[in-house]
Amino acid sequence: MNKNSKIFIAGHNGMVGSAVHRKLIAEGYSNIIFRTSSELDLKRQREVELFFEEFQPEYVFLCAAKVGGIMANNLYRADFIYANLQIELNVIYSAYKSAAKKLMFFGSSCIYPKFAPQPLKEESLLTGLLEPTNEPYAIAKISGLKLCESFFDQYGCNFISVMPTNLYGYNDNYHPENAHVLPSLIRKFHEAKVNKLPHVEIWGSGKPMREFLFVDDLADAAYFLMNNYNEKQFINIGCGEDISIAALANIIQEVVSYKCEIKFDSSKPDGTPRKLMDISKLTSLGWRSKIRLTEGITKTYNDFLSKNILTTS
Ligand code: GFB
Repeated sequence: MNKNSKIFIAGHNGMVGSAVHRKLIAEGYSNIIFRTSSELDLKRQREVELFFEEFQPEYVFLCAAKVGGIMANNLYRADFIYANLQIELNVIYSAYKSAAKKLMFFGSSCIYPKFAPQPLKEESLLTGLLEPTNEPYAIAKISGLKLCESFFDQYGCNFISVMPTNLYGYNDNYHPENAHVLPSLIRKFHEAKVNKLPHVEIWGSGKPMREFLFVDDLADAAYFLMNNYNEKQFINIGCGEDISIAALANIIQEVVSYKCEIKFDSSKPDGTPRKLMDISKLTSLGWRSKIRLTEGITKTYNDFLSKNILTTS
């Protein structure tokens, strides 16, 4: 990309898209195109085709997706597979038709089999059954990366895919039921502090292990790969370390600064026992994450406080 390249960020208002946008602005890019979902519904094929015909973006960051935590994935199974497949089909096909120079598709670590060997190597894709709570979303994300691979093979399109680990950071979703664990726990501990509650309830056993990457690190890696990676093989993005949900709760409790009891609600699902990414492909290219977990959680909590989330959602 050069500083005047025409770049389309699909999903620029979401946590990932807004981080990519900040990164591109910080690097001096000035020709960035974006549309809100009411201006351009990425699920509508004709709208997307017309948009690409008119604007002919050279580079596409496909960050737009319907996302959510374990409960949202499990409950809204049809919405997750439908919306994500539609968005991927429309944007990837239109990028091909309008001869975009390069596209980056953002997947997820849930593409890997539930019991794949840890850390999760790219080669483990499609070697076993998926975690049932997010199977529809995972199938959509696997389809997205296979679309990129297929256009790469058949038409020589430089369409690459990245598989980020669990993400958190600025502009996250704090919905009480539908959010991911890290923003959910920020909300729960903050609410407990404000209302002086005696305990906070954590779903599942607290034993599952998760790897968390601050979204600005993800944007940095995506920018690096957009400029330096041109392979069909999708690539993992992570920080290389994981932590149990119980230990995560302790860190969040410290950052929020409120002592109370932690209770585990075993009626809620644990999901995948562990999903630590093997990031050796990425590190061998020369990229590493920079933001440590406690630092990232502190930034995220400050963002949460600055937006008065509890009164606006
Ligand atoms: O972040 P999370 O919803 O998603 O949950 P996944 C991670 C773990 O935290 C699970 C536990 O074991 C949850 O049971 N947990 C504890 C909580 N308390 C809470 C809480 O208050 N809220 C939430 N949300 N979880 C999603 C997938 O899986 O992660 C998606 O469903 C996607 O497909 C995404 O891959 C990154 O890591 O389990």
